[in-house]
Amino acid sequence: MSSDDYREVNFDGLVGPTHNYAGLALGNVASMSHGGLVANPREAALEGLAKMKALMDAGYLQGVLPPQQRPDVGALRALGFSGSDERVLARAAGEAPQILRAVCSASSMWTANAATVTPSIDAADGRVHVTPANLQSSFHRFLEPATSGRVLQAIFRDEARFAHHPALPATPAFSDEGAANHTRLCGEHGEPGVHLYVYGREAFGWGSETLPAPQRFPARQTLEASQAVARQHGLSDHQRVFAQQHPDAIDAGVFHNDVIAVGNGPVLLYHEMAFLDEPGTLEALRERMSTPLIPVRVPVEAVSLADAVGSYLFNSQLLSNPDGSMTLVVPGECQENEAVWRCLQDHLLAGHNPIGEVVVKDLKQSMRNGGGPACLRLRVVLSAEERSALAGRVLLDAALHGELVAWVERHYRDRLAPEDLADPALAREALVALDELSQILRIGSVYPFQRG
Ligand code: SUG
Repeated sequence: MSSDDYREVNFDGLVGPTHNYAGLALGNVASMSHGGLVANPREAALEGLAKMKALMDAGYLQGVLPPQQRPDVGALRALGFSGSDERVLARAAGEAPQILRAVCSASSMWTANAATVTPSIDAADGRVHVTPANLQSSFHRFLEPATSGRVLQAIFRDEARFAHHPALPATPAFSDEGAANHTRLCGEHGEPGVHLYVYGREAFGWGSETLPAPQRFPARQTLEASQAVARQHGLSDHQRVFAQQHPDAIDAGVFHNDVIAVGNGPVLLYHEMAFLDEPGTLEALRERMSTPLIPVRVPVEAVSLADAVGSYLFNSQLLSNPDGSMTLVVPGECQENEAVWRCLQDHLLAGHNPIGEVVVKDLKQSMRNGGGPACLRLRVVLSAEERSALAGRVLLDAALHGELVAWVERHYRDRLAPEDLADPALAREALVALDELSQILRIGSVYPFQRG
């Protein structure tokens, strides 16, 4: 098969009907500062769909992943709340409002955290390998992997082509946040790649006083988790690089590597403070890559860590065009930050690198929870055969986009404050919407309420 058959498909998470601002994510400065605001779930879902449509119209392959069942009443029951669903919700609202907020989070929209995926071209057995992230660092996200795994298995169903691994043990030593800390570097997408795994801490390294660690915010990804995923996927030493994230960046609000770096093909766009050992990381990549690495480094003098975090410049999508150029899809906040906008024009667009275009997308609803363009998508490089083996109706076309917009407009509220989460009508509305969605997407019974 020629390498032209391989294309990257971006699977964006559709924002769920309970999207809200609950201030749940320690170390994610947007989430921490917007907790309590009134959200607009309808606008959030439509912003996401508008991004998907724009990229589809521009010729990129676009997929969609469904939101999860929220409120997660099953999680409340496991915590001892009992009785009818209404009673469970009412008791949680009265006794543990913060837990109710967590089980209502629409955080599965950030599909960069759904899984880590290795394309078949890099796997010894010629299959695409998938590991759902355990997301054990926060309760609201720990609720995602079971359904994420079922959804991914429903879509990537053909066992001859797709291999699914269990999420890693959900314990701090194997804390895994998925593709947000994983970057594949290669020539064309269909050429063999080198996998860069970025971790924030070493779980079994305590005792050693020399290990630098963040002081203020938690490091979410461990080296041991990254190593286990690479092992599950059968990658050999010459296909993988493990690099420690700079602890100062974590303390400044860089809770995932995709908040400070993005790679595509041979290009690695990164901030000077992304890696603890910058020269060592580049060197390890160069040693393994069969094509020259193109590092695009943004120094601290051009963009401060605070501006990088505030604008989400690096949480952009870097997309390959047929003429060899690349397009950078950035959030609107980049346009509002003078230093960042100048960097985009003078340093990135005018620089000696393949980035030839910057596209700005308004994703305010997701951004207020710390989710930019790159968080909202899971990248999956697939051959033409693998694409045609996908089950369900998940590759976006104009008809599916139109149906999804109409579905959002039919079912979503345009206002959701934290106190609305206890409304039993919201839970009923969400179930009706998701039942209909699973029919639109033809993905079968992936939700707990459909499985009895
Ligand atoms: O895990 N925010 C998410 C944002 C995830 C962004 N993903 C990537 N960088 N790939 C998180 O911190 C906030 C939810 C709230 O506060 O309501 C939240 O979970």
